[in-house]
Amino acid sequence: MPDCVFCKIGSRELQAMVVYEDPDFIAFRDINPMAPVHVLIIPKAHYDSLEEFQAQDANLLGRMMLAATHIARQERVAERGYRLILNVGSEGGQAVRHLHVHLIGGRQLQWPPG
Ligand code: DGP
Repeated sequence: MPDCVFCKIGSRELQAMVVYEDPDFIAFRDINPMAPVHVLIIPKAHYDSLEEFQAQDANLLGRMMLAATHIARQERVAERGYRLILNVGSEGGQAVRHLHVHLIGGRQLQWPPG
């Protein structure tokens, strides 16, 4: 998607603090971290949001969750616990229209979210 910031991070046209990459996904530190660990995991392929996913994308979604568990171990939050957040649409708090999962941890997180 031409003007998508996250597509440009995925293709390395824009810089980010990358913590993980494989052929389908890239993960990088959030520019505005909410916790000591705040990583965004994105598919390199552009999807506006989770609402664009179809049955044939189920495998991609599953592998994105597995990448998240790998990154949680790498960031040393797997044992203490962490949170995965997937904001969908404007009322869901999604500002960037390229599907992303937030991995947040490194401190005690509160519930419920706002
Ligand atoms: P959301 O509200 O779920 O769409 O979260 C988008 C997140 O993306 C937000 O926490 C800030 C982060 N973000 C936006 N632009 C950039 C960027 O250019 N680089 C990085 N590293 N993070 C960004």
